[in-house]
Amino acid sequence: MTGIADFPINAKWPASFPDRIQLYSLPTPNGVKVSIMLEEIGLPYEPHLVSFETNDQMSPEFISLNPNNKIPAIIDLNGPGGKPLALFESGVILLYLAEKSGQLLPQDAALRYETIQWVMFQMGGIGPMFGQVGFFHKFAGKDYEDKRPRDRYVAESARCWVA
Ligand SMILES: N[C@@H](CCC(=O)N[C@@H](CS)C(=O)NCC(=O)O)C(=O)O
Repeated sequence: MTGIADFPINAKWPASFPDRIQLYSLPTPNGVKVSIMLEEIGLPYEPHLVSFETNDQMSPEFISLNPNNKIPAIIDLNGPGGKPLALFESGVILLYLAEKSGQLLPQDAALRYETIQWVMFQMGGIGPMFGQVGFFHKFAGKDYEDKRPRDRYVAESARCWVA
């Protein structure tokens, strides 16, 4: 892969500014993390809307970038060594952008690992637990008779808040 045209996702979401980081996303809790990061560090990017209403995340073009069919995902044509890099999973995208821009990730090893520790906590704790509360409280799961799954995720989310 050398140019944006080599990426099948470009057929559905063509890049107007391929020299910018290409962001494929939607303003959901995981999506906005990367948008906020890009705004914070000031790297130029081109956003592409992946609509859940039309199940864009299930399209072959999107799956070519993320086989797990979830936003956000990025392509940076000017990745490490000047080569294109495609990434999915918000946590690793945040780390990549922090390293690339030299911002928000300390050089000091102990502080760097402390920062990454909170990224991991967000990815493994906050994100999935709060997401499950949303499902069981607001979406399809709210009609389930058995409230034990909801209560379990509410309790775990409350515990995460304390941390
Ligand atoms: N661990 C992933 C989770 C991504 C995720 O769950 N994305 C949701 C939106 S917040 C999604 O794309 N859902 C679409 C689907 O499941 O079909 C990350 O942090 O990037």
